[in-house]
Amino acid sequence: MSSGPSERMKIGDFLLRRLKEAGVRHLFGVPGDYNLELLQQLQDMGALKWIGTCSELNASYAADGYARLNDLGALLVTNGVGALSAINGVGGSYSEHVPVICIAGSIPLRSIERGLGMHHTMADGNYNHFLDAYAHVTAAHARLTPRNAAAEIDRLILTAWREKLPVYMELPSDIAYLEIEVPVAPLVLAASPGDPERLSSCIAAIAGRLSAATSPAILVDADAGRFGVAPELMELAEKMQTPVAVINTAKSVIDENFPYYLGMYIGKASAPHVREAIETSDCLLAIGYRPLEVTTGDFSASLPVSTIHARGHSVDVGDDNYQAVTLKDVLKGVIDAVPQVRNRSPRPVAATLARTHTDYLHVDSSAKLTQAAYWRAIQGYLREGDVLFVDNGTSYALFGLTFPPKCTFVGSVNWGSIGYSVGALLGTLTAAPERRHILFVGDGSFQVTAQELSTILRHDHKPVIFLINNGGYTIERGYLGKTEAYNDIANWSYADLAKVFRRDTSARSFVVKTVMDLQNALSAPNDTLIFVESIMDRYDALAPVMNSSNNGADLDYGPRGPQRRDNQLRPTA
Ligand SMILES: Cc1ncc(C[n+]2csc(CCOP(=O)(O)OP(=O)(O)O)c2C)c(N)n1
Ligand SMILES: [Mg+2]
Repeated sequence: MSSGPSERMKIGDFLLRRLKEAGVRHLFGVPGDYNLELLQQLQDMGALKWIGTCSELNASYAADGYARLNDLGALLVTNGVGALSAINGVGGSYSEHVPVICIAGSIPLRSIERGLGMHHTMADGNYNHFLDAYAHVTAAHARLTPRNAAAEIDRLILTAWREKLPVYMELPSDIAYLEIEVPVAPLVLAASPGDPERLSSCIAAIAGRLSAATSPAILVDADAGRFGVAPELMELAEKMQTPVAVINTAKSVIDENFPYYLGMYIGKASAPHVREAIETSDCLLAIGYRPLEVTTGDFSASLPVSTIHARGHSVDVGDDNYQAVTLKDVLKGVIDAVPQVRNRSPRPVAATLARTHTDYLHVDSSAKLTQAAYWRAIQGYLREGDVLFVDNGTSYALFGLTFPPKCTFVGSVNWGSIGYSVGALLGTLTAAPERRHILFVGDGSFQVTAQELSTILRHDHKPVIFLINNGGYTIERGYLGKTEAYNDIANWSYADLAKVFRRDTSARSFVVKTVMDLQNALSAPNDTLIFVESIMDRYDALAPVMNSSNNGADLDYGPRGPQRRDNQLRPTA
């Protein structure tokens, strides 16, 4: 705890004050008897705005989405039932490196000390189950007490922000109104000071190798966005005339219109010029690279052995491992240390895949809508500054589109929990209501978290939601069960939901069956929520999506798996 001047404050008030000082302006969650006292403090203090959600799962997704645009997000749940409902989303934040503070109003200390059985527990006398569970999906966790609260609140908030990972705190319901001694000074979000010698050695090692290289390149994973170093990476690329590729988790972290932007690297599924630039580079600088089957074209990615691996707080260059450094400081130092390159022969750049928004007019506009025509039309709909969401499913086709400048991509490629995007959309809308937010979601994913559309409508948000109604889990049909009923789902009247969730809604809803219908929906003004339900064939999916499912099945089930029978949806030519 700080040694400066202190004052007396209620624990709950102090927690809320610290959240606000850390830039958290909204709290998502569901009330419960163990957290109502903190909610009352929130109400009385007015420092944060409460955004009640339909479920704690959705609150965890919303806090994640909020943190993507706001650097930090938070949710409030009740003991056990709320905490476990939220743990999938918090696990996703851990997997995706998103700083989220999960606060659980928990069993009173009185009951814990006296061993009194309470509801929302396992009724086995053990009060640590949920703390223990959260230990696996957070960077830090604690149960607050009057003795540790001042220190632990700061430690947990700072840890989330520094590590870009979630944290979990239990606030026993009988201590929020107790006064403790707390620092007067505001919480400052800053990296812990590093080791100056390690930093300068690390910069010299990287700069030396980059300067000597003839074909340097940069490969970017999601952490480049999380740690906010895209501007430095672009400055470095410009100074060294070096191409930059991203993996799918980092879609749009590097502006896709940046002259040195190369494209997406996904092993054998990459464009040849991207693959060549990355795999044959004599000095590849990789940022936060975390290979998974879904980010590497089923492990066909192959980085040069000499690749420099820079992460949020450490760097590997050859045999040397540098600790006590931060990514931003390292990159800033490298930019200063490398020479300005003016004459590197430009790499071949692929012909742009971007199509104009009138392209789709050349197809028969009264024909049944196909995925191919759909995504061509969507390409023309995107505009500068959009926040673009994708959930699991055939909507992964979004990865193949070129984003205009200043767009933000929000997805959960590593964790991949269906329904994430609907909850997260509430979060990003809350964080940046002035931007246009567009969601691409399948009917199956949407059904998991659909109720949160009501919260989006309740707060008058104006996103555009593109839902593909293809009668079920098409992406799964590419793994197994092309025609099986387990991949079918109920056929909701999706376009009517806005009315169900808000009687007086002004939302514009469309049911789209042809290119002409889609064209009509795309011309609607963005002055209210737009919901576009597109009816498409259950066996229609773009080839890259189907190839990925087919290969995934081989990986998942092995050579003797059931995918060998002819029951897999395959790409059409
Ligand atoms: C929480 C969770 N449960 C199950 C899955 C498995 N899963 C992955 S994609 C998918 C189907 C998605 O279907 P839909 O959203 O309709 O997309 P489509 O491919 O049909 O466009 C399922 C069930 C998952 N990823 N997450
Ligand atoms: Mg579907």
